[in-house]
Formats: sequence, C-alpha cells, structure tokens
Amino acid sequence: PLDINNVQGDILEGLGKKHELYYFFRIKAGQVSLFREHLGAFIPLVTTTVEAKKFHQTIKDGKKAAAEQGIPFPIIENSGVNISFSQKGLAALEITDSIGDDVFEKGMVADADGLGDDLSDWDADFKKEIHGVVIITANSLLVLEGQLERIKRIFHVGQRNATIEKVTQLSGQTRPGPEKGHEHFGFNDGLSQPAVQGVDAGVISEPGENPVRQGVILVGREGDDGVVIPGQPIQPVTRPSWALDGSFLAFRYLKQLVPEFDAFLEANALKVPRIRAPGDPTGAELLGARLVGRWKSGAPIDLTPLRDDPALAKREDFRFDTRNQERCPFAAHIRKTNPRSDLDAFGGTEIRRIIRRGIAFGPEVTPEEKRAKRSSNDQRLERGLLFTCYQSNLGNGFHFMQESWANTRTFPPTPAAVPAVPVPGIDPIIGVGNPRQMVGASPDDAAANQELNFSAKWVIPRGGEYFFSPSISALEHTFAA
Ligand code: N7H
Repeated sequence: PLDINNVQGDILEGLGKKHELYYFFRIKAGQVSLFREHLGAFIPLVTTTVEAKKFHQTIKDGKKAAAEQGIPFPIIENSGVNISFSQKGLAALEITDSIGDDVFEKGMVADADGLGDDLSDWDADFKKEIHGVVIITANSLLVLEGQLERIKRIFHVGQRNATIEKVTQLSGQTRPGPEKGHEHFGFNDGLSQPAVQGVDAGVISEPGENPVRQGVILVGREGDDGVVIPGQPIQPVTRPSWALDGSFLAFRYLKQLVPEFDAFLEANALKVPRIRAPGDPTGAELLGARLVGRWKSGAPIDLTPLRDDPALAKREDFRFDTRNQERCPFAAHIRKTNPRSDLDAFGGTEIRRIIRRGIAFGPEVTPEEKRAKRSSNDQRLERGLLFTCYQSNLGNGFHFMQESWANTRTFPPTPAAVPAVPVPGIDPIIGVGNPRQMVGASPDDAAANQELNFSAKWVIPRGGEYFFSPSISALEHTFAA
C-alpha cells in the first residue's frame, strides 16, 4: 500500500505558501559523487506529504480556535522544501535506465514546437542545461531566504568544492489583500483538483467528479498503465523500480499581459440584454468569465451563468451540457482543460487529470500600465504565473492537455446532433493556434456561434522544463547513494 511519508509534499498535498522560490540548478561536472553525499545531507529537509498535511491541519485548527476566541490568528512560520530532476539531471547522475516517459526524456525545449511555444520568447536560461529544481516555500520572505542559504551551504554553493551551480531562479508570491489566491487576470485559481483514491478523504458531491486512481498522479501505482491516444491501443510503459511513488512535474514560466487582457474584454464587452439590472456584471466581466469558465470569485458559470456568486466559488459539482454552450462555451479554459461530461462517451477524463500547484509572480499592475492599457517593457514589472503540475505520465497529462486540447480547434468534440455548432476553437487563455479564435463567447443563442478573434496572446511562455519528483526512498537509495 501507498505510504505518503514516502511521497514529496508538493505532489499530493501542496506546500503551504505565501512565498515560493524555484532554484534551477546544474550539477557540476566531475562532482557527481560528492553531489550524492551533499544530497544525503539535504534529504532531511525535504517536506513529505504527511508533514505538509500536518502543517495545513495546524493552520486550520489554529484559525478555528482563534475565531472561537475572537483573537487574531498568528502567522505560523513554516518552510517547505522539495527537489526534482530533469532527464539531463538523471544523465548527469549516471542514472541511465529509461524512466518510460518520452516527453520527459526529450525535455521541454525539444517539446516547444508541440506545445506551440515561440522559443524566441523564452528566457535564455531555460535554453541552457538544467539538471534539477529545488522548490522552497515559506510564509515569510525572511524564512525562505534563510532556508535557501541553508540549502546553498549543504551543496557548498559558491565554494571551491561546490556540487551545484545556479542556472536561474524565479520567485512567486500570493497576491495582496482580497486578491490572495487569485492569479493576475483576477481569477481565483487552484480550485479544481482531482481527489486521489485512498489519499483525499473528502466526499465529492454528486454529480461531481470521481476520485482518480493513485497511478494517474503517482508513477507505478494502479492506473499508471501507459500513454493513451484516442483511437489507438494503449502504449504500455515499463518503469524502473526506483520511480515508484514519484511524479512528473511540468514547470511553465508564463508571462501574463494583464492590461492587454483587460482592454480586450472592454473592447469586446458582451451586449446581453439580460444583464442590465443594478449589481449585474458588466459585459466585459461576463466575457472574462466566459473565456475562463468561472467568475473571478471562482463560481462556475455552468452553475451561475449570468452573475458571479461567491458562495459557489469552490463548487466542482457541475457537468457540462454536452449539446450546448449557452451556459459555458466549449472553448472556455476550464472546459478545454477538464471537459467533464463532454468526454463521457469517449472514455472519460480520469487519465488526463493533473494536480496544479502554481503561484503568481511579479508586481501588481501599475496605474501607468492601467492608463496605457499596455504592459510596461520594464523587466521588473513582468508578471504572470509560475505554473506547476504533477502527473504520472506527461503524454497523458500536461503535454496532451496543451497540444491536443487547448491548441486543438476541434476539441472538445461537439455532437453532430447539435446544428450549427462549429468547431469550438482554441483555449482563449492558454491556447495557441491559427486562427486565434473561439466560438460561443456570448450566452445569447443568436450570437452563440459567432467567432471571437483574439488579436494577440495574453499568456506568453517564457521557459520551462520537465522534471521528475522522486519518492523519499528513491532520493535516499538511488539519487544520494
Ligand atoms: Fe488554468 N486563469 O486564471 O484563467 N485555470 N490557467 N491552466 N487550469 C483554471 O479550477 C489560468 C494553465 C488547468 O478541473 C482556473 O483552479 C491562467 C495551463 C486545469 O475545472 C483559472 C493560466 C494548464 C484547470 C485558470 C493557466 C492549465 C485549470 C479555474 C496561465 C495546463 C482545472 C480555477 C497564465 C496545460 C479545470 C481552478 C477543472 C483551471 C487560469 C494555465 C490547466 C482561473 C491565467 C498551462 C486542468
């Protein structure tokens, strides 16, 4: 049976965080055996799933007790640490047996075409060889920096016998005040996650989504059967024994052009006669909700199509009407990336589900940018999402979702029985394609099938890499040994 003491904490639970640092490193040539020794000293710092769960429970209990006593809840200091390796990192460590994931083995630079990335937008550091990433989280920057210094000392960074060197680092932080938990376009993020059988006890209300088998997220567990391509026999995988209970991490450094996105919504504000009452959303707000599939609060438009309702923010118990996009466009970001009932007739969605652990980076939009309706060219004002997701198979999860769903105009399949529903178009948030358009932006029938053209991209991939997050025992016996 699965022992979640053996699984790194970011995968199944998430490291509690206000601040998060991604430290991308390279193992120094000729220092492999000393690196393994240093890694051995680092392993006790790695946060397990059990530790991450305990931390979240402490906060929950503390908040409840504070509320009962009417006292403010103190900031609890805590730091989370995880480590993952790229294919190049495995090679540097002379771990040569194939892990059985083509997408991981070729790396993200080689996959850029498939994802639709323009490599000229990529930061030069992500075109360099990256062997691994250390993820550090904390509630205070001071604690995070202290933890980083401690880790650098373990690997003797900057000293003569250093075993790693930094390639680059990226820092994220939750947005301030009421925007906490929201990404830079303003939408509540990180809401819909698959529950994992035997790990997440939560009751999923009908007609919600079934928990996924452990092997959808963890390598080597039930459900980690191989690459599933529609219409083809499953391509089975063989995993080395040390890969058990690890997970593949897809990291994406995604820049967001916030004033441009807002200006697009204003310029294309929906004219819907039904939303003229006081307190109703503006046409721009309605359009934004229809591009995403949720209102800014998180409330799914499938449950509340014409106005936001924060009381419904966390709801996941909805099923799209497979014949219809009046309540939610087929191409809406959440329908593209988790079509729910749209795939009931095509084998369901289980094998495609991913666990997301992103964090916003960069400062808030400045008044000057707001006025100009343009993002500043000043690098220091760059903002976006450090997107991270976990799955047991990149060809089923992230890679497939981006290439075959978000970027594919004909997805999700619309039933032939529905007259005059043309192909859905591409995902308006993360999709890449030509033409850059979707249909069904307006909830009004007459206009529902009109195409909406997006003049430019609002999410610009600036880099990324595929990593493998090994189990604690694999770290001890295969990576550090
Ligand atoms: Fe997305 N956004 O703010 O518009 N995403 N996403 N995403 N995303 C989701 O349920 C967003 C990205 C998924 O089960 C919500 O958490 C932005 C990539 C999946 O219902 C919002 C960016 C990929 C889901 C956003 C971005 C995905 C999801 C709704 C980039 C994978 C769950 C809140 C800057 C290829 C779907 C929530 C479900 C939800 C936004 C990136 C995938 C608001 C801005 C690259 C699987």
